[in-house]
Amino acid sequence: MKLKTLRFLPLLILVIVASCNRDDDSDDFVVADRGEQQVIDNELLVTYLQTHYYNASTFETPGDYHISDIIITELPKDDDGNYLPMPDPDQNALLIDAVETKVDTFADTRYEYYVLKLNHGGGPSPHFCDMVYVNYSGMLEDHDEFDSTVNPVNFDIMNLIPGWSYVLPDFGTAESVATNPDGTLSYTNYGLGVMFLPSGLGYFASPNAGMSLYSNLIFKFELYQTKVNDHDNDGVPTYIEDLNGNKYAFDDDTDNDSSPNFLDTDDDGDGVLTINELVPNTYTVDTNLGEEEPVLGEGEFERSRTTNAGVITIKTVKIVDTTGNGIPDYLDSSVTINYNE
Ligand SMILES: [Ca+2]
Ligand SMILES: [Ca+2]
Ligand SMILES: [Ca+2]
Ligand SMILES: [Ca+2]
Repeated sequence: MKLKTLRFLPLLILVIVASCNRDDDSDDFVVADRGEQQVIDNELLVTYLQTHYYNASTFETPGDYHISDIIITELPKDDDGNYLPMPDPDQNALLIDAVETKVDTFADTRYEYYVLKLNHGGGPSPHFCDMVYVNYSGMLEDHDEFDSTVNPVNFDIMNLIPGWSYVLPDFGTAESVATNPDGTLSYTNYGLGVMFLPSGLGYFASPNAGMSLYSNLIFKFELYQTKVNDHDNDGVPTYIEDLNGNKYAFDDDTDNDSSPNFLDTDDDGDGVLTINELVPNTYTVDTNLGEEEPVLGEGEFERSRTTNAGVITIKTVKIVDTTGNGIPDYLDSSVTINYNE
């Protein structure tokens, strides 16, 4: 079912499927060992960061900058091809001195990747599996741009290369948005950065057209908005259905029916749909009376909202553990209470 949405996405990958297909289709193609490839990729990335700088002083003055303002340049070389010192060190910064080094495990491989954070962003951060509204520009280490946006686009992070799942949650969205006279939107204090990804967090053995196998990827991005995803619409947000908290939702399957929890509408397989094992609640907020919206507690999630003449109606569902055994009802096959009957 994911394939239908994937075909529209420029950043799409299906790492596992694509890798397997290659094994089937070709007698001589052997997918690289992820651990060995990561050693090679990391050396290339570190060399890149040691030999490139960016226009750091531009970002010292507070303001809402764009990806087009980020200028990454290779160090100058002498006639023998040896690198020379960085020009204008009061204005520029070597990338290796400016990036944060991050480590995460993906596909049983320990990956190092690098993030240049130019602005964190004043709004909420996405989870690894949420919708995001972004501008971005993707390039290879030789500075060839392979993909970019003219206007911001919506993505489900889960449909993108794995690196985005790790990097974007470390940034915030815009603090505020205003509508311009021409109808366009202006965002203030949004996330702005650059990610430097090894191929294993990129396309790995399934490169985009015109891209080499095992290409390291560099993405500049502006993060404007996010929206929590509930892929199976069972009331439990996908990030909560990542039970083991490894930022990968495909390996959580409580009832072992080969349907991971985030795509399973009866997570414990007890015949009662998950949505019916959550306790529904309705809040009515009359803004005409100055009433404030409720702050939802842990385990309570908004399902819908409508506004009518200043009155907001918010419907929520709440995860409950009736037996108090530490396993919420929707994951406990011995509990079959239907709260919607
Ligand atoms: Ca769900
Ligand atoms: Ca399941
Ligand atoms: Ca589910
Ligand atoms: Ca159930």
